[in-house]
Amino acid sequence: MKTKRTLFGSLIVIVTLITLIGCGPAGSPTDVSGSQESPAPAATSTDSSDDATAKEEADSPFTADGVLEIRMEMRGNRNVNDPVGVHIEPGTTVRFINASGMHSATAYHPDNGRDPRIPSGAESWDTGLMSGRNQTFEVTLTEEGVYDYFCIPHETVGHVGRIVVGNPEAHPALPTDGLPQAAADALPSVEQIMADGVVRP
Ligand SMILES: [Cu+2]
Repeated sequence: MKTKRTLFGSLIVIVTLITLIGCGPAGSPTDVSGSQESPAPAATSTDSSDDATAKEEADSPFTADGVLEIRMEMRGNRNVNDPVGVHIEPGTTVRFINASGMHSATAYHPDNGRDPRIPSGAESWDTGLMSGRNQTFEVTLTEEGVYDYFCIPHETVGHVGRIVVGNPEAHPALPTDGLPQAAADALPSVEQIMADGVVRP
């Protein structure tokens, strides 16, 4: 029924157009009727495998050129890193993005006034307090092992993250005894990170 009505509607449009064109200067009626009929079928012919690939890419925290993007944001009354846990290969660049609110990504390291929770040979980093929307900071992690980092204003409410570079045994996760309870609770286990690759908050 619907198709019939649409066809009938199109016919009226075409007839009207031909009539109008007939009264005006010489035009091209075939072009006009062609543009009336073509759009509808094209919209439904999307390949489902393209959809799956697009979804996978949208879900991945990695950019096309292999940069790991970690979004720091407020979700309701929580402050999260997304992903909160992730496994990467040595030499991967990590880009912290301040998506909403005011945060830092600060390595647990004596340079930042804390006991170290990153591999001994690794360079410390501190984004400093980032308040600009979509402000970014990049660090490239080369030493293998487990890296923990925290957000200066929100560590005590569990705004922390963990990155495993290469083989976690090279520098295993340390006991969380000295950390605020919420921070200790928020750090995903190395086992979960190695099993899932990406752990969402
Ligand atoms: Cu924060």
